Amino acid sequence: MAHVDHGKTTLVDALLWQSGSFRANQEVADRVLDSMDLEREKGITILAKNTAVQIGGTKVNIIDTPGHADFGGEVERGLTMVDGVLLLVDASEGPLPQTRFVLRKALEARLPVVLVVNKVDRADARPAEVVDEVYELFLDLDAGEAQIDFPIVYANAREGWAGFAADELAPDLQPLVETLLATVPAPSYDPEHPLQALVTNLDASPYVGRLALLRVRHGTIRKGEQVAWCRADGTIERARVTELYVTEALDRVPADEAGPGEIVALAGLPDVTIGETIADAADPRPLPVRSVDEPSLAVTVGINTSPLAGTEGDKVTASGLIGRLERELVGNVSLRVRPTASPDVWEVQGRGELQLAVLVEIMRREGFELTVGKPEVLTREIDGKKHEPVERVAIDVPEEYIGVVTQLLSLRKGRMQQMVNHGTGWARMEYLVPARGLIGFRTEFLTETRGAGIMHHVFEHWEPWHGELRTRPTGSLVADRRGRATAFAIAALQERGSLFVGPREELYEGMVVGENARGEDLDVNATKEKKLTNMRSSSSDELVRLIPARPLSLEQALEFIRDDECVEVTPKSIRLRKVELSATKRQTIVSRRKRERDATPA
Ligand SMILES: Nc1nc2c(ncn2[C@@H]2O[C@H](COP(=O)(O)OP(=O)(O)OP(=O)(O)O)[C@@H](O)[C@H]2O)c(=O)[nH]1
Ligand SMILES: [Mg+2]
Repeated sequence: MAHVDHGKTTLVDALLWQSGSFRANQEVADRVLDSMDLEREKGITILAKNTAVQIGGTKVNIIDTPGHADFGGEVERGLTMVDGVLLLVDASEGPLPQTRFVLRKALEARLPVVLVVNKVDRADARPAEVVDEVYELFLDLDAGEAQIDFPIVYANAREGWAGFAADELAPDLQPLVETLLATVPAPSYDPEHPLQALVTNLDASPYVGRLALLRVRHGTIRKGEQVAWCRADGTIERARVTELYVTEALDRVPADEAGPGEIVALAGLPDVTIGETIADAADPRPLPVRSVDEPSLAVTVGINTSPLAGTEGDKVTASGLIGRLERELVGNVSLRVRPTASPDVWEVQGRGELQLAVLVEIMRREGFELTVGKPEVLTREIDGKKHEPVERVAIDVPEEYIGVVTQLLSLRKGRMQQMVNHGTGWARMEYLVPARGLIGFRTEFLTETRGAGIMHHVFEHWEPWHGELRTRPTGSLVADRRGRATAFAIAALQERGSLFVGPREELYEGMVVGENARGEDLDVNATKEKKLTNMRSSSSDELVRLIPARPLSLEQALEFIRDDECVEVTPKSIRLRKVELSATKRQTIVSRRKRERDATPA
């Protein structure tokens, strides 16, 4: 476990190679466990995955978890399957918000920790300081004395080297492996206890259907045997284990039986869900269902209602949409789906913008057309008072940007917790900021720091509602009619702001075609043709300098939109639009709001 990009999946590669899981000449991709298309494209882990290596006579099951905060639910679930954790920390970046989040969870679960200071080969590595920062983090999280007494290993995961001093690495991972075997105990179990295994994940196989992934706590599970299936609703059914697999490196291999500590996949339970227990048929004892952190962010997801609906995707119905969302819920414990007042729209709740954007991205690749609303934070009543989620934010910027970042975050009600200057020209600042204030912040932050700043955030706790917050300071340029954008019109509009669309793109009334440099929205005609004259077009016409359009990615679009806007997502396009497309109706809404405001006595 670690913060994003600190090298977990790379370390697993090295462990797989060094344990002889591959043939010497075998072609194996880097970060082989990151097997999903989106994982490879984004270069991050999204789903936790398990693998296993044989070290001497010991089988070690390994779970590689994602480091991005939005996928924290995967980490929490992974923790229910392990007997110890490797905490990876980048030797230059040090502990970051997600390091804190995952360590807190591991300490709560009372799991032994081995600290791996990774990437010691970096030119800017500062391993001694980073170790001190980790000690501080343990103290800060109220770790017990025994917990603070963790072993430390230094590593270069990319080369597959490890050692007990940062400048003395062995040419293999032996020092790490030794420490791991000495620190993490073998699975403990009661030999008298009947079979008990918790379903922690799901998968599907084209041959045998749904697979339940589970860790065996006590007893032995056998292929072909009758078991008790303790369901989430409290009922107990009988089922037969039709197939049983254990993991070896990247493969699932059939097994006849598996004992305590094993992580197995089994078939035979058609609609099993996460959190259910597989137990002894004669003496079923369900395990308690562990809860994971609640979602803190929501978006609405509905069918595509734009004038271009149905032209680019083949999955456009409400029943198809809800069916797909429900299927997602089965395997993803940190998501929730709720109905809304509209029968074609649902609210999807999750941990963060990236998690929700990844779901939408996967659906669009499957052929769905969707309308996605502005991300909103979820609030909660605590002691009769409205509370909102607050995030811990770590920001790294070149010193000259300290001022502007401080300003930006104070507008968003951020409170500085700490500022450290490593003396390298860069500063690290830590803030607590209402999650609401972070929606749309990344774009502004990157613009203001000329792309140099780095920021990470993770849920910290709930705080009483902080009152009104400033959002995006600019308005939108909104198309006032259907048609294709023309170079002529765009050349004129680019003086007003920056455009998301280029010539020949199809537009409709109410579609957001660009960002207005001024605060209010502006209806524009982006389809205007140059008036034809008798003269042949002079060459100067063709030389109009068009600034290339700035199409927004899905995540950027979700960050950008305001309350009265939403995003149209199809397999081919991402379009920003007004919720209310008709310019006349939008005008009426604006004037009614204004009248109401004027009518309220100050
Ligand atoms: N210099 C250096 N780079 C490393 C080392 N280990 C990993 N990297 C690089 O760091 C980047 C991130 O590595 P990953 O293994 O994907 O990191 P991760 O922790 O699995 O990331 P997430 O799963 O997305 O949280 C890759 O470009 C690796 O090549 C190392 O020891 N030294
Ligand atoms: Mg990874």
